[in-house]
Amino acid sequence: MWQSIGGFESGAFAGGDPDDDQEKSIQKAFGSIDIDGDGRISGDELLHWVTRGWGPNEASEDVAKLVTAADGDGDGFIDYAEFRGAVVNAVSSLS
Ligand SMILES: [Ca+2]
Ligand SMILES: [Ca+2]
Repeated sequence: MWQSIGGFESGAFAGGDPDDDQEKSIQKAFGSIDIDGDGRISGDELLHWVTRGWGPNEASEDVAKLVTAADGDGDGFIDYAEFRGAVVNAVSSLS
């Protein structure tokens, strides 16, 4: 689902890293999910965003899985580097 965050097309990062515009889109998406602005996304923040974007049918268990999958250092939060990595991986894997 990460690829839907910035509205990226599949293969958008086919050349490798995101370009400047794509980077800005990722930063913007991160800022819109990080409600309290502490620079990291908690499970609650992600759940809030998912519920708002896709409706309440998305189970919180699925959100917990997303957090676990993206949380590289295991602290229970998704920081920007982890978020960016998840988005880039998701978009790259679609191409
Ligand atoms: Ca936060
Ligand atoms: Ca983390």
